Amino acid sequence: MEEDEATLEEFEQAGKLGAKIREDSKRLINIGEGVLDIAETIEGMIAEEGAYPAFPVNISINEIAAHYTPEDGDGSTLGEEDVVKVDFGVEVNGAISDTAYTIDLGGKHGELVAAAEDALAKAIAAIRPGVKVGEVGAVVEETIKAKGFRPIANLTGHMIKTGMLHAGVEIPNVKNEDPYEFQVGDYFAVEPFATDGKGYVSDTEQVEIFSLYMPGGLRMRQSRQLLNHIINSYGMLPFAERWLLKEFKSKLLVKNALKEMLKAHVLKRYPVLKDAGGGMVAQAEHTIVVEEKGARILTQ
Ligand SMILES: [Co+2]
Repeated sequence: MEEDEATLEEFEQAGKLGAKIREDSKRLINIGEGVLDIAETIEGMIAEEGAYPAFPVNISINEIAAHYTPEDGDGSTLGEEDVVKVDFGVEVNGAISDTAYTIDLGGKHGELVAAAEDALAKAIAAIRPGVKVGEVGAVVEETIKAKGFRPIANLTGHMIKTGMLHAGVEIPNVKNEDPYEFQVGDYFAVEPFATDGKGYVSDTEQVEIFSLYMPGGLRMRQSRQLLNHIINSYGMLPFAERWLLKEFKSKLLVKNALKEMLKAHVLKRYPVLKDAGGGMVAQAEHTIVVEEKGARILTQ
């Protein structure tokens, strides 16, 4: 875990890298492209910059809203009609940026994508010191509804702190009564989600992403080995099962150790989330810092 707080300069650097990789990665999003290839290429782009992925690259397609990262050996490819959300994070000395975009490969969901992007722009414009997070949620909700879609009520933007991707405070996609007021120096990932479906997500059976919850007693030597690796390599940040497989080679070892760690509540799981009505989902995301005059986008 990080002892010292990352500096504004480090957050700016993480933001700049996130922006660059976001733009560079868009050329990978083509019909027929392998989803695992895309994720590994983006994670490689982050490493090439001397930074770390703050979480596994999420490539969530169509009704899948979040938390899908390809599994080891994943053979799936992008289809002609796919609505593809790419969401990734860059970590520099504990400073984290988080950014996402949506590409509509079939060209039929442009308005949905625009609704998420417009909600992002308006949400960022609404953020100032003293404004409540729930008021920004209201802006997101109104913007998306005005375009005839639904905001996803149980997904949120989130405060970022050094070494912590989700630092407690949330920016909802709908109006709520959360009294938290933005303060100068806060970092937030702002990420509206729009859908033509139900407007809330439910868990699927699939889980590819985990993070450390509470280190505790583990009986199996392999589990303790894996736990040490997780603490040393990822700290509290989310990681993918495929990353562990790369490190430990043995599928059985990783599966059994993960099983024990989940049972002992050492790990938190992030199930793949989909719109409950099977609607299409679009997302747009930037990381911002709150300044006297308002939010400044770090990922641009
Ligand atoms: Co994100």
